[in-house]
Amino acid sequence: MDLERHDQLLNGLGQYYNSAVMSQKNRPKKMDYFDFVVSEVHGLRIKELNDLRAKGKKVVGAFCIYAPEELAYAADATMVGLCAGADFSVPDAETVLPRNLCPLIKSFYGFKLNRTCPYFQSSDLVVGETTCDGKKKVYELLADLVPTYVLEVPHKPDTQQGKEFWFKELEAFKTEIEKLTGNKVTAQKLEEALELINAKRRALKRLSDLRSNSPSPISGLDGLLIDQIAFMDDVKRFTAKVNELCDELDQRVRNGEGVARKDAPRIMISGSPMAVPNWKVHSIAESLGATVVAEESCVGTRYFTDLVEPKGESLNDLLWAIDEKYSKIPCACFTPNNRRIESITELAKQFKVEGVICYTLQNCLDYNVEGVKVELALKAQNLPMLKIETDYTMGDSEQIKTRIQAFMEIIEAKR
Ligand code: BJ8
Repeated sequence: MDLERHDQLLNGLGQYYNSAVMSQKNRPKKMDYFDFVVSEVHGLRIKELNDLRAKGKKVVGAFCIYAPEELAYAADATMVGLCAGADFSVPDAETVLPRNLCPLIKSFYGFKLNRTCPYFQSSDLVVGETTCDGKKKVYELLADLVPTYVLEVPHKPDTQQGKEFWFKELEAFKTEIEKLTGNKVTAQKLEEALELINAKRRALKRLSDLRSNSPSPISGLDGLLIDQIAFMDDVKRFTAKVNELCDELDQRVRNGEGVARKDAPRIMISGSPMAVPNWKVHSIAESLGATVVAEESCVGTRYFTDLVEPKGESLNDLLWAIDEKYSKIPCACFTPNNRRIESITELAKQFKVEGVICYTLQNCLDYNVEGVKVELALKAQNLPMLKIETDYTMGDSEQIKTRIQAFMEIIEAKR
């Protein structure tokens, strides 16, 4: 670790957290736990991971929800999301990578280069995937800095051929993770791991469903924060804490208590994933008086909507159930990706959404181009859409603010 630069990173992160997250009014009491996790995200949590490693367990880092965490846990490893959401490391990455690349990719590569992400430094293996071209090529460079295993993801995952291909990839990953940990993935271990992760996904879905109430009992920014922490925290503890928070939110819903005014415009954000500390658009929209009620994103509904549901008990049955679940993830890297368009319109209904922000990280062609189809589908539902293409810097905050303000006026005029 480069401790001096890491201190600079933490200083900036702390200030941003205070101004964007802690300054929110009327937050649920049970958010205390998640604030604590963030305050210790580079402290106690890293100690926990390194204590596990001292006992011989392995830590696997990943960037994509296609990395099958169930298999890692079945081999007694822990999977964590790696730092990929801050501008802090982008200038370092740009000393090697082209500037016109997605900020998420530059961010993670820069974090490994400048040695300021303790999750990277504590990972025994990094799992990449052949989703978009940018990631795919940068994993080749990353492999020179850290042991990296790349999963080949079928780009037509919904087809029988795609599913069979993915099954072989899952088997190959199982072998890799067994080699790394020295532990065999048995049917029993895998079943336990499926239940562990299913419970986490159920808790996140419960939290998400609560946000469909009007008024929403929790801010979109806090909802996003919890979805982000889902990739970092200890799974069992995190699941219990999300359920405790949901109990409090249930009570809020019964009392008709919300975080914003009752008639706040209800917005859904759909598109590229937002990794910690990417809170920009939520924070701006909600500071203007809107409520973000859902994230159609991999840090959001795409992660927890479907569970792994085995049809039998053999190892093969369980692997096929993982295959089925992951094949339903509607990433814009795939073609055709109608499942995502259907999901956006369904979510818009479920969450009583009045407008959708189509969110694209700069230079992400997949989400940018797919935005055309998203817009057509929303138009057919008479739902306004605002397209925001941005990076991790704050330079465009004022411009985004003005555009969201105007978007909210459109929503209000349409009522
Ligand atoms: S399953 S969305 S987490 S790949 S890195 S595609 S923003 S140009 S992250 Fe993703 Fe897995 Fe798909 Fe989800 Fe665009 Fe950037 Fe590529 Fe990105």
